[in-house]
Amino acid sequence: MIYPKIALAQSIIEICLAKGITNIIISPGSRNAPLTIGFAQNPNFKSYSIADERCAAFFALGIAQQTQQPTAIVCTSGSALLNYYPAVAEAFYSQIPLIVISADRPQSKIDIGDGQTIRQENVFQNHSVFNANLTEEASVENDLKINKAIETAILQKGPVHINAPFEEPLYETVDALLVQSKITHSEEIIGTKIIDNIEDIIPIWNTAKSKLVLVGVNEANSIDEQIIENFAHDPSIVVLTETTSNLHHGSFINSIDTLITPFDDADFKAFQPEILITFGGMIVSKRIKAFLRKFQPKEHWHIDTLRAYDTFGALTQHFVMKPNDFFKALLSKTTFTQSDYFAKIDKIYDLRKTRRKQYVDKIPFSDFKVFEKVIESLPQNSQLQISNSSAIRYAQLIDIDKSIEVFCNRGTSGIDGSTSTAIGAAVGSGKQTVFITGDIGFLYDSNALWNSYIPKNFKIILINNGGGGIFRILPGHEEKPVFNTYFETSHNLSAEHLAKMYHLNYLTATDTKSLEEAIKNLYSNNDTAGILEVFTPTLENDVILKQYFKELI
Ligand SMILES: Cc1ncc(C[n+]2csc(CCOP(=O)(O)OP(=O)(O)O)c2C)c(N)n1
Repeated sequence: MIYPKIALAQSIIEICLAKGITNIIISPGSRNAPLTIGFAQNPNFKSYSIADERCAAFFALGIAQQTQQPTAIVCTSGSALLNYYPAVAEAFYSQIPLIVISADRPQSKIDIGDGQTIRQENVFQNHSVFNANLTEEASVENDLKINKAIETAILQKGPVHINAPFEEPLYETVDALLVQSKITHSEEIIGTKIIDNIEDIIPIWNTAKSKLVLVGVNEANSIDEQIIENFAHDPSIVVLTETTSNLHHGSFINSIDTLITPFDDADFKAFQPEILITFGGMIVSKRIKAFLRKFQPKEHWHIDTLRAYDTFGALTQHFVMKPNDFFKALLSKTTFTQSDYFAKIDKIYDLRKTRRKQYVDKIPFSDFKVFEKVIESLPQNSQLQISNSSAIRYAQLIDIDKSIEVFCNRGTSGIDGSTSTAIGAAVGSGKQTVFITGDIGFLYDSNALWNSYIPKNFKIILINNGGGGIFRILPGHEEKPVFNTYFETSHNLSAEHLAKMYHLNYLTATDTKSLEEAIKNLYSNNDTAGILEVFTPTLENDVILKQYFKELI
């Protein structure tokens, strides 16, 4: 076996191995040579080489999102490290274990005029769950910090930063370890399985006639079928699911905006819940946030092993446990309450679904139509990755087959790494992955395609509406040059040459017929990854979407 001669690098590698980290994404550089040499030539690791650190970090995020295992990214000193920041912030807010390992110069060489040298220690302080600032010599103190960093990433589900100063020579190797690294094990502290104050909440639950369950970003199959059935049959419960909640039942409201956009204040007042229960991560629907901030519930309980955001200014309790454990405990001790809360909403939602079908059937070729066609033709059991921002919002309007798991970088809602994340997720899950993206997000992260790991069955559906379509949808849109230049950033670019450069299959569609044909071709060829670029009418998309909400009544 080949090891780097620098003992500190040996310690980092050995502790990563002991902690079960297997995926290492390395970006090129000299200062990190001891780590690169050690990781890349050790068969216990799967190392990936990705030059652009921003893409490398999002690729790692995608792997970690799928495997739920910490994934390491390794880079050289200087601005290389700062390019990890967007993915670090996304990992922080999406609760994904990401291990940043940066090579640095010794502290005495910082700010004295050396090249590729910046202040690296604690550079992610505001968006990380632990920062290990190592010293140059291998030591027990350093080992403890490395252990702590990796354990914290796992337990707190977030990004950590290990900063390792190395002095030249950097490339020397040895064939035996020079150090015996210290490995520590801390007790896993996931929330308890008991609700401490269950006797207090049972009467509140049993008497509340309106209970709203709202589910954000959530792992598929994390809630028992029995609990789902219980929700579905309790007349006092309405369940609102977002597309990223991966939670399905025929009686759940799976398109929140379709239900509530036509509501007036009297409807909202009638819909105001006594108890709001939330679990999962970020909520996409702006309208549900606005509603619950204005018509606050008496009780808002959030269930999560780690965090509880007071999203609606009404949080009354944080149950520090897994949602499944919470509901198992609660529902076994509570009864159904007489109520017409569900029945009333269900009736309205039935009407909305009829109206939606009528509307979608009659609309011309547009972003909305494309989403309908693309989503209905997704392969069963595939994974769907979606970019920000109108893409995920359109997806929220359309039924998605329950065998398909859906993901979107909603931690920071950035457009800066969706493609890289999707590719990492395809690699991490091994599943057929389809990525739906807008043009600006796609162009932004086009370096995502610059690696040799894109699975052959990876499909990109690029909806090219000539710019940031979301800005036409948001209030404030006025058709002026300032809008086109500074908000929409309109363009006439296409992915054709990028596809050629990266040897990807390239298809286009410009109307419903060519779209249907292209979708068939896209999935029938699994010899090379492919891009289907769909050109939609820039000036009509937002009009068609806005009209949808008017015709739901
Ligand atoms: C890194 C970053 N910069 C800017 C934004 C603001 N932003 C949100 S959506 C968007 C435009 C997205 O356009 P496109 O990818 O074409 O998708 P569409 O809205 O047309 O679906 C921008 C610039 C952001 N979310 N992230």
